[in-house]
Amino acid sequence: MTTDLPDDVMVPFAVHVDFESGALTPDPVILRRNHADLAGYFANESDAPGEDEMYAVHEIRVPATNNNLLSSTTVLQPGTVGGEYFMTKGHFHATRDRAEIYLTLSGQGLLVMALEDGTTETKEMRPGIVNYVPGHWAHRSVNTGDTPLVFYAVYIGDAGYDYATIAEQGFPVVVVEGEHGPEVVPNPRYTGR
Ligand code: M6P
Ligand code: ZN
Repeated sequence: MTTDLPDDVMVPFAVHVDFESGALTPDPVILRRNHADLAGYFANESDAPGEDEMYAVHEIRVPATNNNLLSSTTVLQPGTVGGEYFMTKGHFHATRDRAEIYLTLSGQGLLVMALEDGTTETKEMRPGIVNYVPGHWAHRSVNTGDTPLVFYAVYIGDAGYDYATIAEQGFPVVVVEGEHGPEVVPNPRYTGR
């Protein structure tokens, strides 16, 4: 049997993931987001401590093409800004129909998802839970616990990031500290739909 291999066929590799710290070995590319990087994302930022790290994304780099799977661990610190729990920026995929899978490794949180028509879904994140994010759903993770929320995400290589829509419109709901724990409430600043 003859096979026509493409010129760019990749060599298999393995990476070790530390479930507690999210650290990848070897050789991760780490993207750090501090509080200042999230300026404008929280309703009340007066108590936001500038240069402190809010989360880090450790990426396993492969070509960002539709025949590859990109993946990363995210380590989201615990805390609140003006009553809202620390969270990721959140994004739609630039190629809207691209799906993503999250596997939570440690900590606890909520995965908030939204369609462009304002429909929302919120799912629990805790160790062992796999969350499936279908195409067209913006996604943001929120740390509602008091330890780092660590999860592994896998997505189609050409998904790309649309941060601008969320940066401009916000999510339809926000997660705030309530008397009896986290509450998912309508976002008064949401301008989408
Ligand atoms: C997950 C994935 C990544 C994303 C990261 C942080 O690991 O969805 O693609 O970069 O979370 O989220 P954001 O990019 O929205 O800040
Ligand atoms: Zn994504």
